[in-house]
Amino acid sequence: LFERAELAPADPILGLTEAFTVDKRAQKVNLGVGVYLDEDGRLPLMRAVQEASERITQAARPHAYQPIDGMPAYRSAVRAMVFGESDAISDGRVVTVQSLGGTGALRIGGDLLRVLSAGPKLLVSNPSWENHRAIFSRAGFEVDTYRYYDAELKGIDFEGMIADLDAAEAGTVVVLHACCHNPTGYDLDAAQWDRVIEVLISRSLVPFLDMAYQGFGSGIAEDGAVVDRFTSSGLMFLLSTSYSKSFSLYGERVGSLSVVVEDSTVAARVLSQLKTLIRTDYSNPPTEGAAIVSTVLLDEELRSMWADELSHMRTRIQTLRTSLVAALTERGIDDMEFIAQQRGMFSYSGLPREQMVALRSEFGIYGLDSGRICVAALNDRNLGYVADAIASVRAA
Ligand code: PLP
Ligand code: TYF
Repeated sequence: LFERAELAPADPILGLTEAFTVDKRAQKVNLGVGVYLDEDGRLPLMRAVQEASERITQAARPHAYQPIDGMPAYRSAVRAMVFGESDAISDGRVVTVQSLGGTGALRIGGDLLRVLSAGPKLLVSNPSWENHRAIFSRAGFEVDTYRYYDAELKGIDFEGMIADLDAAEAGTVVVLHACCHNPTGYDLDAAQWDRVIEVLISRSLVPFLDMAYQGFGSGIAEDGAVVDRFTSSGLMFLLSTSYSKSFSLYGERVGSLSVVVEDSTVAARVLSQLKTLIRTDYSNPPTEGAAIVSTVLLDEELRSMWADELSHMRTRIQTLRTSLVAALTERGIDDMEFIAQQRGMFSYSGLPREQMVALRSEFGIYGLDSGRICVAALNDRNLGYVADAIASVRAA
């Protein structure tokens, strides 16, 4: 039986971290995986998170099962953060469940859509986070792409995107990055979102917003504004969130799935379907991450501490972007200023595959073959080395 198993390919991003870990060079830099590292190159333990953990430990609660749809305080706190004061909430039209990170939310959302016979066609941006295609294919969708990145322009092929959405069959599911597009770092502006929403409505498409980086673009409320645009347009849609990055809680697997539906009776039925999916998958979600996030969000002092820390992370990434551009300019490279315009953790560097491979083999600098680098892993000590290496592979 098991000898039939073929060797499956490794995850291209997580596989790179494995290669990085065994690399013996002292100067090595991991710009592969999307993880925010602090000034010392370490994964931060946010103060607000630590304080919340201590309070939770002190309360010494027993380890009960959670409700299938997750911790009630967590569900309402994250929903309030994402949807604000929207009428959709007071009308009872938003169903929110706790999920196993952003990934789990995408998968449960995909499963729900298939149960409701949505699709089978689903579009992701070209390019997108690698796992989008894998998750939705596994859930039974036929995954295709809409145009997004224009390599010549070093920006968004917006007319191409609109044309592709406009040509999609009614009922097609469209996955959209709410902010900090992974991998390119290019986001739609407000007017472009409005046009996308118009096309989604006129073509009867089903939007699935993926918001894994709320707070890393322009701010918590500013990044969340795109969700407002969707709710006030009257669209029905799905929204996944992740607190892996914004709370630096990667291993706790904490996220949410929200579904905005027609009315509160539909909401009750949709929730019952989600609970069926969850019950037959992992039964109910883990406690720790949700307890931490809700403790922070519901306590005024911890919440403002967290917002300050997140804001520091965001502005620091922006500074790293300008510092990298300056360091490259000093080394005679004057065509990479776009790095300072991109947002979020990632930059599509525009470096071709051979140069990304050379960065890895000659310098121990691990980025993705696509040219994506994680700017959030740079710091004062490695930035000059990375700039030297980029200058060297470009000159070769
Ligand atoms: N969506 C996007 C666009 C991401 O970059 C990530 C990254 O991890 C996720 C979803 C998944 O989030 P999580 O790690 O919480 O599963
Ligand atoms: O794109 C990234 O690097 C992050 C982290 O299977 C990640 O989103 C990468 C691959 C993966 C899960 C998370």
